[in-house]
Amino acid sequence: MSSNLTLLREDIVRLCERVEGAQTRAYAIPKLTDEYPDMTIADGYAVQSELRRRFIEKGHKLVGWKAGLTSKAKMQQMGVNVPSIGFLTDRMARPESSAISTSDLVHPRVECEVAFVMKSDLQGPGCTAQDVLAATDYVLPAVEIIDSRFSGFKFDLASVIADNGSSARFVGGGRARYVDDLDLKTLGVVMEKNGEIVAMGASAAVMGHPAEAIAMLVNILADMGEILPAGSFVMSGGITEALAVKPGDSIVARFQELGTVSMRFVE
Ligand code: 0L1
Ligand code: MG
Repeated sequence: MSSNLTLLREDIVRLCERVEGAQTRAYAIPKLTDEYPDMTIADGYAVQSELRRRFIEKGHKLVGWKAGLTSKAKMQQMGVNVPSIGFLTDRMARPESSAISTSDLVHPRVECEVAFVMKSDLQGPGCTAQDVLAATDYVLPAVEIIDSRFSGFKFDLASVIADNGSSARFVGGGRARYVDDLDLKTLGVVMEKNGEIVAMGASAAVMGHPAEAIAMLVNILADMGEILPAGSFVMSGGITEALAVKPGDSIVARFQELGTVSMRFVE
């Protein structure tokens, strides 16, 4: 991945500080390519890696990863043509049924995802969906609360990757299940907001099968010289479209075979 780097180390650090400020103090910033129009995907991952390094240095614990932009609908909605990955830390996790504050978020939106918990390390390149299924301990339903820090959702792939794929909060819940007991390709999901159905989908929306998205993530990690360690919590990407939430909203995500995940949003 380093072969396509165009940014100097000092630019990477500068952009990382800009993204970190926007994330930790919840304000919107212009997309990074306004200032660095030649920024590549590799540059985006270099900024993201620096962000991860700084968070870990401050005591945040890496708990896993997320695949993003994994459905055709989402790619079209966002005007990008390849998926992305981002890291997840303990500070982003919220308990099931909890009240989630929006005052420390910019543009919160929710999406329903299948999360995988790994029982063995996975290493690319060449990781396949079969490898992922063999290395999975169990799956569980999750809701990701994404929060693009870019003004008016105007961004490109390099900027989103630098912003850690819009990662902000996540909630796991429902029932943990073994992959052998499920058809992971055809799981239906219904999302309710304030008691009304607002989105629905089937898990095949995620690259044909959610395990394909995890394999893609492992292969991107390999490009960065990293592996997916056993014990990781990994979200495979939105099955439903991302829906904006505000204080007062309550969300219930109902997953076929996996149970429900719920939360409410407060100031
Ligand atoms: O989780 C994701 O699909 C990443 C979305 C990145 C863009 C956005 O903020 O919608
Ligand atoms: Mg997502």
